[in-house]
Amino acid sequence: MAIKKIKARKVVDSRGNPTIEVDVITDKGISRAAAPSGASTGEAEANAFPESVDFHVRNINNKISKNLTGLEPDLLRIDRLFRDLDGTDNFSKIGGNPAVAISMAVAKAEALDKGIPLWKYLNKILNKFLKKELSVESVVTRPLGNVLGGGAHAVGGTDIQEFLVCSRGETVSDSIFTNAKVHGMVKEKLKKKFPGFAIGKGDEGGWVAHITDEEALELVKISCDEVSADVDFEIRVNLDIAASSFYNKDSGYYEYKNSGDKLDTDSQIDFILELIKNYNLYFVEDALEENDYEGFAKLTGKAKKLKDCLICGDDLFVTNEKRLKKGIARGACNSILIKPNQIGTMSDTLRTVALAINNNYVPVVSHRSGETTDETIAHLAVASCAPMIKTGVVGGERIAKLNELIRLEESI
Ligand code: 2PG
Ligand code: MG
Repeated sequence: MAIKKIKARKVVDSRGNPTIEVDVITDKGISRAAAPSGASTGEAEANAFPESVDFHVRNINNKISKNLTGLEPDLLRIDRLFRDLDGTDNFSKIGGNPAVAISMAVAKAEALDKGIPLWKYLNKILNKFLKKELSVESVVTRPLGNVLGGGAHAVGGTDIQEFLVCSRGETVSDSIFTNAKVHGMVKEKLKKKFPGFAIGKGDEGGWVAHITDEEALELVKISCDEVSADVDFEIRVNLDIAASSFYNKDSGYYEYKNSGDKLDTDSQIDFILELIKNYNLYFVEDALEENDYEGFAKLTGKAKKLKDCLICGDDLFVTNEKRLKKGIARGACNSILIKPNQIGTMSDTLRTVALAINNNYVPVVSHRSGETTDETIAHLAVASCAPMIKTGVVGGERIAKLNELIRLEESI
């Protein structure tokens, strides 16, 4: 079953920005995918749109489509062809976002051709790269949702980008609704703390208020504890520090605007360890700036002695095998955030997931702050048996993934 046509179009994302959607058309039907965009992007990520979105739409419709028409929708082959066509390390010609939209749509087309669900297809490809077979018997993924924040996702909020909750309910559905309860509880607490003041929402639907990071943590922890009283499972607090966004490269200090604190690397590590201890954190992402492998190794070593906390690299690894290998060699982190558009193809994403699993690094699949209603990452999380998927709590583009997880749990 050959590809008959590839059709790209410009669509709108959750921030109102243009992004790209691609249809892969075969005799079996239309397979569609759209690319998300980050705001706090890592320096080493694929170049999302080297030119305007309009340029890339024309490029796919007039050129790339011709290269792919007539081929079988074979993900590994097409992704390789793409890399060759682009010829750069970071997709600075074709663009990481056009590439990932095509790659995700090709994966869907191949799954459709084989008559299997996308998660099953992705799991098959993943198993080609894994040392030990990973079989999906149930949905083990639980939602990791942003309830409060700031950083690059909101004006006037906290310095730490995301305060996230993860409910580990018996089912995906329980966990999703419990995260939503905590989100609602955080709003009530903010209303009481700032009577008469407006409270906003950031790009991912987390609340935004002018409070310090520690006040925010306190508030989220209390909200989790109160909601916990009604459920018989754990609700843990988690953070995406996105430390590169307030690290001053010239001075070498982490500069917190709201508290006025300026911390050198060792003090930043101690601060994070304190937070892990005091708030029983389960997951801390990008605690240090994006090239500080040594600092991450130090933090990971110290955190191991303290708690069962995942020290996760997002901007540090950018879903890139080479960067993850470097991290593994140095003992930096024990978890990796997985975002397909950081690397540009689904097969490279799966290679990185496999490298992580083969080395006991925990993969956590993630949305971007600028999203569409594309649901591919829900399938990726299930296929990888990722314990968590970071994809918000509310908002149409976030619930597109959450509701897909509910459907997947029902069908598996
Ligand atoms: C992050 C992401 C998603 P962005 O930093 O992890 O939460 O944000 O998409 O802006 O990079
Ligand atoms: Mg991040």
